Amino acid sequence: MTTVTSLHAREILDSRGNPTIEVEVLLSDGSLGRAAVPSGASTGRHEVMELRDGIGKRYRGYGVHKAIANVKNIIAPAIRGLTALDQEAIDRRLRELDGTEDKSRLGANAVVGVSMAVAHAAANARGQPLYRYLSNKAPLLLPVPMLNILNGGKHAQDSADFQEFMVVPAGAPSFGEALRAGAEIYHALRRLLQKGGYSTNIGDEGGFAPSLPSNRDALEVVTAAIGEAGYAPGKDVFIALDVAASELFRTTTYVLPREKATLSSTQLVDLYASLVDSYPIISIEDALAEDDWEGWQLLVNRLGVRVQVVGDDLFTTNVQRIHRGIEMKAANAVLIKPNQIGTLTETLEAVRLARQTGWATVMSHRSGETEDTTIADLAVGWSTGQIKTGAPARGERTAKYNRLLRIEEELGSEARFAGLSVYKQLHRD
Ligand code: 2PG
Ligand code: MG
Repeated sequence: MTTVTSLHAREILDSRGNPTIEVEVLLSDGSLGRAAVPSGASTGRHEVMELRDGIGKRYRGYGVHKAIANVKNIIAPAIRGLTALDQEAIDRRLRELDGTEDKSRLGANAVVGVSMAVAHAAANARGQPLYRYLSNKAPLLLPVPMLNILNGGKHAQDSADFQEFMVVPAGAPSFGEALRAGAEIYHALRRLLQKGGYSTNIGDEGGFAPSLPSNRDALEVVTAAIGEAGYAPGKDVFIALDVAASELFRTTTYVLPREKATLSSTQLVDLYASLVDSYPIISIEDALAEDDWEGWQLLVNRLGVRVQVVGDDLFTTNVQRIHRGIEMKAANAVLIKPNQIGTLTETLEAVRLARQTGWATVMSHRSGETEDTTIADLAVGWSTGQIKTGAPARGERTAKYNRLLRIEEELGSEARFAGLSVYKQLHRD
């Protein structure tokens, strides 16, 4: 009764005005599942391949008609008749069909769209919310939100070198209160920037994108905004950075245009150490480039006890790369993005491997998003402990946070908020 009857795919728009793929799965009992696929800007070199049409002038070559044709002509006939309740079997079939390492035959956007839509359909067939269906009866955890309130790097123009300055209200008593703190700080930051004569235009993830003189100035104003909103920096609310350092890496050095500096890995780690001494930084993502393994080791040696060291482009949600990172002690946390690897099963394997190792996990959106809220359910169902999904503003970002508010309400007294427990391994003096 829960076998796949038909698949449909269409082209829709993402938050940057680029086309992306949305997939619908219909089951034999009439249950429907729908999922839309996000898209990155600062994509890692080791990510699976997003298939774009690249021909003619249509959507500047970003169209997804080829990916849609693959869903209809190749994937649909191959998974029709399979039960949607066996996600692993569906995902195995998708991988076999594709047959490449980087999912370039079918397109990872086609594959992940089907994988997520099947999970939605199966949850509907079971009459369960997606997070419950995915949890496999394990305890559910509301994640600590990391709210990106100041956007730089590739997500903004003439803003900071570091890509993301996030506030982390881990000291809040609940997810809802953490989100409120994030929103209040966002507004405090707007006031402070206005007062300083800076632009309050926003970047791709909804955070402000002022032309501040340095990354340090950005940290200064974000810390001030936390205090201005009535929270204690370093107690109630912390700061997380995503440097997206692969974007700054040139052959052997890191070029930081705002700092007017060209740094070696060692010098960059020195810079982080001084920033961690001055500001309530609890987490740094992609502090070094995606293949600078030695640089990562250096950072973990130097700051790994005090700060969460998160690999995004470094790992690309890929268990082989995470294994290498574990062996080399190159991080202590993994960013989790389903579209970096292509199926929900592989995404869950990455979460499990990190957890077995005692590493933290952060569920993540992409800079190009849609109203799809699948990652909110994944964060709760898999108890990732943390989620980053942009500023507490712009519909495609708030869609995820609002979904988490609904889940929190639905869970009532069953709702547990991850809070500071996520960072218990860290020794912050
Ligand atoms: C990141 C992501 C999301 P993008 O680097 O973590 O914030 O950016 O989707 O552009 O890769
Ligand atoms: Mg990142």
